[in-house]
Amino acid sequence: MKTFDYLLDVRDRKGAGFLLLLDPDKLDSANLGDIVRHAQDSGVDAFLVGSSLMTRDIFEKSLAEIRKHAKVPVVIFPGSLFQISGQADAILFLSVLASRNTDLIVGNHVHAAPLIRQHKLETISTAYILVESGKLTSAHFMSDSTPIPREKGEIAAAYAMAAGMFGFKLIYLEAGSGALFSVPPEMVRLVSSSSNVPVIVGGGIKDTDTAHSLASAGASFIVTGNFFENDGNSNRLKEFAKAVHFKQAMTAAVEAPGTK
Ligand code: 1GP
Repeated sequence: MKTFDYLLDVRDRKGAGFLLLLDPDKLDSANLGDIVRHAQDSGVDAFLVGSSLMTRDIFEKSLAEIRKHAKVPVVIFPGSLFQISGQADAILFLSVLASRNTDLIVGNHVHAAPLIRQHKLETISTAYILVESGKLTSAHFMSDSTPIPREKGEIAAAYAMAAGMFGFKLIYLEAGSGALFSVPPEMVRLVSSSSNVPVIVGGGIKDTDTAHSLASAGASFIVTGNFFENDGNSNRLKEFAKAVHFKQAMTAAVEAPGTK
């Protein structure tokens, strides 16, 4: 099964999928095996691997370690052309729609395409849309994109419609890693009802209520990274997964009386 089909199946069965972002630049590659095993035991549906800026040459090594332990798909979420590898199951083929840097809209992709073809990597075309989040994040700075104002859901919705017309497979609504405020659920609701393209939401999600409200608002996938980079929080992965998998919780609640 292709990774994209797997992800859609997860979304359909569970309500939304829970994706854990592993930033190789921030994580100790020696601990990655433990992190991956614990995450998937806790209900993580797939791993995103990538970094806004790699300051160490450990992308391939980290990916190999993640791949070795992962039973769920490993998807590259590339911060640059240096983050392409045949060790992953798929790559988000990102276009930063509102960037002023044309290389990030379509440019780097031309350099990447032959390598991706050579690696036989599955590509998931993704319209990457930055949303204002209370502070300047690395994603905002590196993507040279003006974030959409938080209260302007109609602008995000128009981008989503355009992304659908272009034929993108996914829309990534991004507040940026470590954002003060995550993407507002109202914006997610408007965006996901404006096109048929599944929506990933990430950036600044630090509690289960937020994760649940974004999934309930129509996000197909919820991404967290920063919060779980702190070791002390890893025991909370399971509750996050449960909050995102709201359909499973509903099914369990309906089935529960009959099981008495
Ligand atoms: C960043 O959306 C991801 O691209 C995850 O953000 O690290 O804030 O969870 P956090």
